[in-house]
Amino acid sequence: MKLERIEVQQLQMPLRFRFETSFGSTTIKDFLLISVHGEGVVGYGESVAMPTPFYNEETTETVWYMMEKFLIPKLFSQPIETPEDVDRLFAPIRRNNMAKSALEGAIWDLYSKQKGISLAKALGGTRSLIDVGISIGIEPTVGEVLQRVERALADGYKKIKVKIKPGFDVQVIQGIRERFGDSVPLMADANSAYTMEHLDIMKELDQYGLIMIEQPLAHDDIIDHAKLQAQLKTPICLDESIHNAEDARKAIELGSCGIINIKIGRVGGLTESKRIHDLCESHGIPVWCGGMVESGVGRAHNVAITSLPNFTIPGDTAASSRYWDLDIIEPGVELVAPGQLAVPEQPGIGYALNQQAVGKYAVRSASYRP
Ligand code: OSB
Ligand code: MG
Repeated sequence: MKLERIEVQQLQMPLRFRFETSFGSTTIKDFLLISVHGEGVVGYGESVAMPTPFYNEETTETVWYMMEKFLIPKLFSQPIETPEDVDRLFAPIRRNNMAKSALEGAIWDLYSKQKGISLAKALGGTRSLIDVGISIGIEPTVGEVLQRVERALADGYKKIKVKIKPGFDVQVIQGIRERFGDSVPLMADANSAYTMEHLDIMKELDQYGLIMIEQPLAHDDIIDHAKLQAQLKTPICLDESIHNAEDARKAIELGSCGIINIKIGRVGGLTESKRIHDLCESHGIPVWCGGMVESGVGRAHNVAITSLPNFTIPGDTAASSRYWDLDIIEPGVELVAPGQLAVPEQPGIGYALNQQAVGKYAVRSASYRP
C-alpha cells in the first residue's frame, strides 16, 4: 500500500443535545478526522479521544501529538502491505490506543477501498443488517430519562442503555420498569462511578432483570469486578477496563465479566477488536460495539465491526440524526428498519465524506508526507 499523504483535521461539531455521563457532559464534539491518501483513494479514520482525559487518559491534543511525533513517522518508515502491519508497527509504543486506532482505522478503510471490497467484508463480517441500541445520558430528572426511553422505543432501538451514578440509579431503572415493563431490553452503564462500598445498590439493581451492568467499578480494575460478579446474577460488562485481548483474557479467566463492550478506539484499532472478538467467541462471551458519540466516520467503522458474528448484543451506534443536524458523511448512518442499520456493501466504510460539512466544522488541519 502506498501512503502518499496523511491529513489530520480537528473538527468541532455541535451535538443536538447535551450528553452527560458520570464523568462529565458535552454539547460539542471535538475530535480529529484522519484522511490517508494513496493510489487515488482516501481512507478515513476518527479519533474518539475527548478534549478532556476523564473517560481514559487520552485527549484530542495528546492524540495529535502522538500521531505527529511517533505514529505517522512510523507509518512512513517502512512499506505497509496490510492493516495488520500497522498493528505490528505501533505495538512497541505503549497505550495511546485512540491515537493508534484513528490511523489504523483509516488504513483499514484505504486498504479495503484499494481492494474494492467493503470494510465489513475485509474484517470478516457476516451480517448485512445489524441490530442497534441507544445510550441515554444522565438527565436532570428521571422524568426526562423516561421521555427519551419512550422515543427510543418508538424508534425500535433493540437495547436501552441508561447512564447511572450514585444518587441517580435505582430510581431510574425502577421508573423505566414501572412505566415500560419488564420486557424492555434494558441495561445500566456506570462509567466506574461505584466501589465495593456500594454493594447494596448493586444488589438492588440486580433485581430488575437488566441485560448487564456496564463498568460499575474502577476503570483500571478487574479484581473487584470479579468479586462483585460472584455476588450478582446480572452479567457485568467491562468497558473502560479492557484495553486489549490480553486484558480480556485475564478478565474472563478471573470471572470479572460475562460480556465485553468492544470500542475500537479504546482497544487500539480494528485488528485488536477482531482479536478480542475471536477470543470472546471461543470462551462463549458475547460482545457488542460501544459508542463514543462518534461522527459518521467513527459510526461507519462501528457498523463494519458489528457485522462480525460474535457481536450478538445490540451496540450503542444509534442513528446519525439522533446526534447531528448535519453529519460529515452522506447519507448519514440511519435506521433502515426499526432499530436496525444496514452494513454497506460499497468499498471501504461505504459512506462518502460531505466535504462541505467537514469544512464547516474544521478548526485546524495539517498534512504529513513521507
Ligand atoms: O461509557 O459507553 C460509554 C460515550 C462517551 C464516553 C463513554 C461512553 C459513551 C456512551 C456511548 O455511552 C454513547 C453513544 O455513542 O451514543
Ligand atoms: Mg461504557
